[in-house]
Amino acid sequence: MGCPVTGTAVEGCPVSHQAAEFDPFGSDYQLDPAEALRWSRNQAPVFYSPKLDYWVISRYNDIKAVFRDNITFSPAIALEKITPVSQEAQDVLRGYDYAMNRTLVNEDEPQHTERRRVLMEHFTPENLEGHKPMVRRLTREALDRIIDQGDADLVNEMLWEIPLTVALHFLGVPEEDMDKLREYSIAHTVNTWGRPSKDEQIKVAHAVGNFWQYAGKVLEKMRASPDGPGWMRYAIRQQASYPEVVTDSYLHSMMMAIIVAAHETTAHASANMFRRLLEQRELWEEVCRKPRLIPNAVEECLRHTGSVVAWRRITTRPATIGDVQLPEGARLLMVTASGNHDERHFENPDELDLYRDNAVDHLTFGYGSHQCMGKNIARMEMRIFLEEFTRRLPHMELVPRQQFTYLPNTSFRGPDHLWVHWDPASNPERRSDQVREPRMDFDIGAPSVKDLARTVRLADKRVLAKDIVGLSLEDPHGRPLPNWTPGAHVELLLDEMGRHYSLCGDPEHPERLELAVLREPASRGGSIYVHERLQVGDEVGLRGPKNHFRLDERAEEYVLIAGGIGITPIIAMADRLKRLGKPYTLHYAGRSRRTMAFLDRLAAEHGDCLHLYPSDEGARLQIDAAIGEPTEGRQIYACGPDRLLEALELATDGWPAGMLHVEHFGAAGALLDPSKEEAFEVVLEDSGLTVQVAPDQTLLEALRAAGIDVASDCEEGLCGTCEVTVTSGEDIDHRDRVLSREERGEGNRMMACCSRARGKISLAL
Ligand code: FMN
Repeated sequence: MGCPVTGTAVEGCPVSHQAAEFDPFGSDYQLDPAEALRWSRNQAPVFYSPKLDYWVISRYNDIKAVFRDNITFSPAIALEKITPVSQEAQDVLRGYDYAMNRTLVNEDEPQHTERRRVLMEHFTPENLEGHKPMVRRLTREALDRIIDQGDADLVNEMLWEIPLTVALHFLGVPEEDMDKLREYSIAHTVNTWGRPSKDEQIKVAHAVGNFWQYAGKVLEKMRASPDGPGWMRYAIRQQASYPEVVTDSYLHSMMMAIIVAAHETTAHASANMFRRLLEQRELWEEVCRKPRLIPNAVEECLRHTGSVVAWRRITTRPATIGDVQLPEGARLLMVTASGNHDERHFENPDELDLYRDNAVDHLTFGYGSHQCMGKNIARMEMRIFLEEFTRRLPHMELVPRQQFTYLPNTSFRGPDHLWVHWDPASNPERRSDQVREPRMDFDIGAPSVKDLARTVRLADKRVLAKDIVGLSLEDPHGRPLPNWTPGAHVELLLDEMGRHYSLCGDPEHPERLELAVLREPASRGGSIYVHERLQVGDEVGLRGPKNHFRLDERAEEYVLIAGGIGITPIIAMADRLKRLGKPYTLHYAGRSRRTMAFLDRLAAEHGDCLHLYPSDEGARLQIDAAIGEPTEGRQIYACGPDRLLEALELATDGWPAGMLHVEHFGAAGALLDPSKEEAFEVVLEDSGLTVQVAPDQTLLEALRAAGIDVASDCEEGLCGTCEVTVTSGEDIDHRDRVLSREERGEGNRMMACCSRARGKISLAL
């Protein structure tokens, strides 16, 4: 196998030792794919693996960029056998007339979008709502069977059976032959993503061949009664109207592919979820106590330990990912599990955080036009499993010291068995029959971050400067609070008002979070509440931390600029740079020393690098002098009033992109005023939908109503989380504080939470 970069033998290839050693069938990857690629995320996010003859992609943004562009990065190889099939096995398959064709998952445009449009209807939230009672019933019945037993292998007892039954029901396939179907799907997985030996290949080929024939027979039966229920019959009916789009071979292949896609992934994801939550008992107990956390707990488990850990694409033309150039025909293994643990996108990525408010960004369902169509069925099942188990078996535990085994393959991951035990005498329903009744129902779709506040207690409150108080927050049970990085902020829920505050303490002491809050003269209520009503001992809700103002630690030197209360994220950055031994200067402007927080701490810790500009002393920050010339390796981080940040934007106009980073604390003009707004129309190109945005609706709300998951955070145009790509339409009314003037001028993106359009626009969604 030659090197794709130089065309020489692999020894002469610029492939690092680690890249050369990378083996997705090796124990490291099989044990923990995200951990096995940590080195790659840090050093070589796109590398060529000679053992696999694939390019491996490990960072979140790169994977998302590939998913986004399915023309350059074709899905054609998504189901290609990763281990070449022996001639003998191919002969066996031929004996079964095996002719698996392209399906939604691996077909190119324009067929893919045409078919998706024609077949999508059954996946709408209203339709899925109709499947809920069945999932509930199946879960209750499975629990009834085991509840007095005291132990169970959850995988064997229910986690395979229920998703398979649900999948069959959704498809309209009779619920017979379930064991056979399970065996067939495992064979399909091994066949596609595994490394079977020669003998295994033959066995697998027989099972796959049988599966193919079985799918064909069921399809024939359905054709005899096409008016019956289920998605397959719907597809058969659609065939009559769109014979070119929904072909015979297509239906046959879909039948087989969907049975696997719909149940194996959910079975594994559910097993991973129970394992992770039970391993960290405090998390399990938190979910038992607060069932409204369930949708996000499911999402976070899908992120942390998802069931689909890698997916494939092939380049249709030369392409660049990061700074790596790929030739046409390069095969890509995107390790989504690694992207899901990328600290550039997820704060404390290795921690399972039930309160993570961007868990929904995970890549386990893929992204873009090929995103998993069944994602909301999987979510629904997993939520109901968790709701039933945390209510009826809150005392369930993992059987200790069990060895988890996995089917060796690159892409699908979940334990073969999951043994749990409990004392049936302590089953809550033995004391009260009410426990058998569901406590909660969950809407279909992505979880809402609005349910995610953890409770913290105010441990200390003190005056830091005129009109500024310092707050120390701690967990009421003494547990550590989540880790954070400089630039991060949290959201406090103050009497139902959500307000963001930057973290300004020491990230190495996660038992306390430190904030500094300015009493705003024109307060909408939040800062007044902090100053006048919040007292030591009070408990408040807290969301986050989140970081949209992240310090790039690789720069050579830094200029930090703070105006007024904008010192809060900047001081945490200065502390970090000092610790790293990086050169920096800190410029801090304010009205007077009395109003400037942290002066003593700054003088003690950063004296040599500190420049103070109290304006009542006549000191003025000269921006040009502070930022100097655009030198390579220099980064500027600034936070403060709008006029300061605008002046900085102006002063750095024409500088190389990416040198200036700013954070705004306020979003003048971003909020919706229905009396002044106009409706507009949005075409969603990848989904084939057209959405109307009413005057009293944000674009984000309209997208969500159409079943499109778009992550969001501040919903005030400050954070950039809800950015969407604009493909056509000129008249965008930008109202965010994230995009620079140049970026607005490019006209190719907008923030869905606040920005609008004055005419029709198209989005890549
Ligand atoms: N205000 C502060 O007083 N201190 C902070 O550290 C702080 N950090 C913020 C971080 C972000 C990301 C954002 C968006 C805002 C921040 N704010 C901060 C502003 C507050 O969220 C809030 O707007 C301010 O307290 C005024 O609220 P009020 O009008 O309800 O009184």
